[in-house]
Amino acid sequence: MTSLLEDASQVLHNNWKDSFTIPCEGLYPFQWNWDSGFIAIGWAHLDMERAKREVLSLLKGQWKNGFIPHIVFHNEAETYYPGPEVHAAYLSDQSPKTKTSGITQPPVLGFVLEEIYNIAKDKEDILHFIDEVFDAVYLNHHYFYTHRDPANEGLVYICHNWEAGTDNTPVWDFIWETFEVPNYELDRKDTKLIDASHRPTNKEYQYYIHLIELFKQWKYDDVLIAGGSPFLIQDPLFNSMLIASNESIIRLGKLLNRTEKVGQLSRWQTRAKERMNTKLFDDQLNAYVYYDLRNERKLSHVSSSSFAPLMAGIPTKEQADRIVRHFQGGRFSGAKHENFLCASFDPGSEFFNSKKYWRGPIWINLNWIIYRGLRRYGYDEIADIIRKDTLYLMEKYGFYEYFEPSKEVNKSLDKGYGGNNFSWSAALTIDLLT
Ligand code: 2M8
Repeated sequence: MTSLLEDASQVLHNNWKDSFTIPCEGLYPFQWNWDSGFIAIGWAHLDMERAKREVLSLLKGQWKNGFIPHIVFHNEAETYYPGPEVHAAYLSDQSPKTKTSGITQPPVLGFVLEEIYNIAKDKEDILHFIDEVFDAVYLNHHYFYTHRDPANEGLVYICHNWEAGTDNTPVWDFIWETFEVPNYELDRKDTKLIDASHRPTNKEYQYYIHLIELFKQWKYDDVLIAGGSPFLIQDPLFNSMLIASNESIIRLGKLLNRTEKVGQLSRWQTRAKERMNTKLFDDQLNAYVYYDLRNERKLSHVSSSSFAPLMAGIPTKEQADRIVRHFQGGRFSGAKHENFLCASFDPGSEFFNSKKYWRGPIWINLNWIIYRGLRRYGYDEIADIIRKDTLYLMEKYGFYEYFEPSKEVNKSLDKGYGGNNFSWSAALTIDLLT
């Protein structure tokens, strides 16, 4: 093992809590939905039994209607806000005994299962495991297409910025300016644990909490949320993850002879891919953008989420060629390739902030998603740059949560941003190295 691989493996071992892996000691002390998916890929390389446990633990939080929450509170911890009592998922008649939140995250589980299948040496054993969890994942996709697509158009909505995973991307600024919020008493812990200037502001947290308070009043009823939530977005990353997961469980379903379910998934899939291209591709920006269902308008901003459709095989070759220009002397690479790839928000925008969380820094899960997408379309050279940049940042700083995109600024830094010993940074490094 190289030492980077050993160090990455150590991070996962240290963050393992008996049956699941926390994203980061202190800062994120519970099981998170999409983190857990990326982490399971890392475990699959090291210890297949742990990869399976990770997935099973996440599914313990699944609701009766198929919904999978963004946090599962298996354990108690005092270092995170908002905890289970703020989310109060028990208000819904769909929630399980296990404590969970009542909002979700990008649905990566379907493609994670296929990744694990591809990594596994004992195919029979892993297929047996996938058989066990297949219906739960199918039910989750069924939930999305029957509860999160009120106009029945093939794209699903998210109702909270935490559902996007890209918590404070500048795109949400344009939603916050559409409504007022009361002044909630916040009990933030994150800003005491790491540099507060790298985290969202208190004003932003007022909006985050306000949405949760609304959903609680509505007992997390999807019809009431779709009818009243001021945040109702078709997000390119979220929909791409669902489409990539559909594709994977269609392939796995065929191996398992789940003919009827494969048929239904394929129908959702065809419509979803078409709609991504007719509704979310922006011809001027050469990228996928966001649609604000509540205010019926496109939010035309380019973030790293705008490139995620590559991984799900959504763009035509012509659209993909246009997307790639952002990395070849475009605003993400910089004209002279002065940026590491890939910033989380358009570096040429006035809203870009290279240090502040999802407003600019590089995130390893998005790099991995974009790397996979570029490989899928045969852009091997640019994919290699993303892979090299990712491994360079890990080697130089360690497994931080996010990183500075500017090569010049990086020269004077000795660490990354956010939490350290961050699980998905380690897990996906393992995958890129093996
Ligand atoms: C961040 O989000 C959580 C809320 O879910 C937070 O800031 O408290 C995001 O980066 C999210 O994408 C990630 O899953 C989570 C745990 O790593 O942290």
